Amino acid sequence: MIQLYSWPTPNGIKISIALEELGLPYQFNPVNIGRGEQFQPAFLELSPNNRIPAIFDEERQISVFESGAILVYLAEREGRFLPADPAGRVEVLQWLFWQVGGLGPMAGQAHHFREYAPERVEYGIQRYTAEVGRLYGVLDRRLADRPFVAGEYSIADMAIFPWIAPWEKQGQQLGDFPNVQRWFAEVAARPAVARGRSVGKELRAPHDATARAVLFTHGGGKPA
Ligand SMILES: N[C@@H](CCC(=O)N[C@@H](CS)C(=O)NCC(=O)O)C(=O)O
Repeated sequence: MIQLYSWPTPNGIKISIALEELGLPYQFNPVNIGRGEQFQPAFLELSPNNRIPAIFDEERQISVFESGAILVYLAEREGRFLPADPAGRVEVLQWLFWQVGGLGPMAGQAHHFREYAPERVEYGIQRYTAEVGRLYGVLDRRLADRPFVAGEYSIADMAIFPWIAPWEKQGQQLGDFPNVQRWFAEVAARPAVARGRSVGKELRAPHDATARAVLFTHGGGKPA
């Protein structure tokens, strides 16, 4: 059994999608990041960066944090969604890293400045919205002549998909990126993706004052 420590956010959903795609038995353990549960010592043992997602593989007694590392671990464990040949493997990994190091952080900042910043900061809104638009353009060009980002459906698609799903909150229109729109519909239609997206969805709630204090201030994660 894989123990999944997560919350229904884009980074968390990547992993429930992958577990569903791989058909691995898993148990969802919610870590309420709006209530500071990511700072509990037992969770920090698994995820020293106090971020979800993390997993514990009971069979192998291995824990993994960082969503990209988890996706690679699971794909290699099962021998699926990450080709073994060097050319195919690096094709997937470069797009996975592109998501983890680029699209995720930039889209997160766009969402933050557009929705959560306590005052309207025009510079932040412009900068991150434009950068996310640039990244959507990169993805759109990539998908112009192949069905999925690395050719075949892979963990790179699983990583990117949940970060495109909230496009409106990032100030984007999918209609401006027709190849992304076509790919998004295709990935969304996969039954395992639908199941993975729904994990913990009943827990999703707008950030209240406590959640904002935990997530957006520098108080060491302690609720105000
Ligand atoms: N690079 C990390 C980012 C993980 C991350 O930012 N997770 C967010 C939720 S999407 C989180 O746990 N936030 C809690 C906090 O900011 O304290 C990964 O890809 O796993």
